[in-house]
Amino acid sequence: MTVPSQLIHESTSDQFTPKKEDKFTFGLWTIANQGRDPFGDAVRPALNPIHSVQKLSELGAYGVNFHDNDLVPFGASAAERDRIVRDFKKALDDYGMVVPMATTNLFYHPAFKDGAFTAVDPSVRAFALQKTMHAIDLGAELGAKTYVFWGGREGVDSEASKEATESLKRFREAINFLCEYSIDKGYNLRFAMEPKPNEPRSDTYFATVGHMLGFIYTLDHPDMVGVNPEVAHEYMAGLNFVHSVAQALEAGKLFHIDLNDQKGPRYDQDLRFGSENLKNLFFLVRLLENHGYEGPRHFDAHPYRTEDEAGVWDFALGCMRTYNMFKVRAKQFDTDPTVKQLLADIYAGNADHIALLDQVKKGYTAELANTIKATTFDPKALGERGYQYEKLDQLAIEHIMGIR
Ligand code: GLT
Ligand code: MN
Ligand code: MN
Repeated sequence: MTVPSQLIHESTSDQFTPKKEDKFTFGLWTIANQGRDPFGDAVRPALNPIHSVQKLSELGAYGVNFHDNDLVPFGASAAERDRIVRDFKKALDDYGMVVPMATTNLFYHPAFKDGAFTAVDPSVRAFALQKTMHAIDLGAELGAKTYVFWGGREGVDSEASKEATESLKRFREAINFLCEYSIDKGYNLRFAMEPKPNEPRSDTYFATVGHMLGFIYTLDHPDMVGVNPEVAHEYMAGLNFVHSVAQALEAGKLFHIDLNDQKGPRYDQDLRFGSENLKNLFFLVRLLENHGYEGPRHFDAHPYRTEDEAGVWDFALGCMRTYNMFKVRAKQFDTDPTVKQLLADIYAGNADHIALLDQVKKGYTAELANTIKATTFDPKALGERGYQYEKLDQLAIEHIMGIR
């Protein structure tokens, strides 16, 4: 027997049902993904952007994001562009949706097969600047506040093809130029750089959040540039996504986020958010919610290739509901008296040493250095201590599983 999709939707009007204030967004390219992969063709018809805006709004999403060519086909005339933009703006208005983020497709057209800002062909590099300026105009016209740069093909297949230091310089010159363009136009955009270690190139420049953060501080306008970390991309590099996001958050650089899921270090899977790594993503949502991340909760994922259109909406609803489930469970974990007491016990320590560290926080003095050098410690006792992390972690598991 088949369960009609509406049944799943209707039976799930509860505390996890997505609402506008949850700030959930989807890329137009995510739900419109037609299921093509290197071994098979499209399995679903292309979704019309206006229909997508309507459906996502009905499901409780807050907005949509797009690449220039998700909305306006490559090579469209100016008149065609203006008509598409007008109709799309009306749909956003009609369905109460916003466009918080926009980006450029610098990877699909064959012209970009060797990259865009780092391609060896100067005509490709100049064309990439032109395409991006038009796409920035489009994003700004539709109200975007964040502009994402995913350097899809910025990398190499053969290391012999490019001098890596030269590529990094070229990338920097392009971003510096585009920052000035945005400032010159008064767009008030923030740029969010999205790292990925490989795919479609065998090696991509700026492989991880850490690489990207390091690069940002070498730009002319580091304040207007942050990161757009993606769950799947950090997992592809075998990293702990919570730590990558924490570093960006702590540096004031988490300008946007791409939520999805991934089974370990393989090709980019872009799975439904929370469908695989329940524990790490529980801690991710806890981090975002407890540390004042105010940006959109953006899903950059796509439905299984097995799905028809009904499955696309099941997928979209699933991403949002799972985020809200993690949010509720994280709150329950943090307010559980047993967890609070356990953490208080674990964090308690020697009062004299706490006082010393409070002074370290205030900054170095020669006197403080001497005091620390003269302090007596008991390494044997420190080595014998038990931390009760088994108990603590099991409490986390019991909350994730809904037992507590
Ligand atoms: C593409 C890629 C994503 C990027 C998108 C923005 S496009 O789907 O796989 O990770 O975020 O360019
Ligand atoms: Mn992404
Ligand atoms: Mn991805």
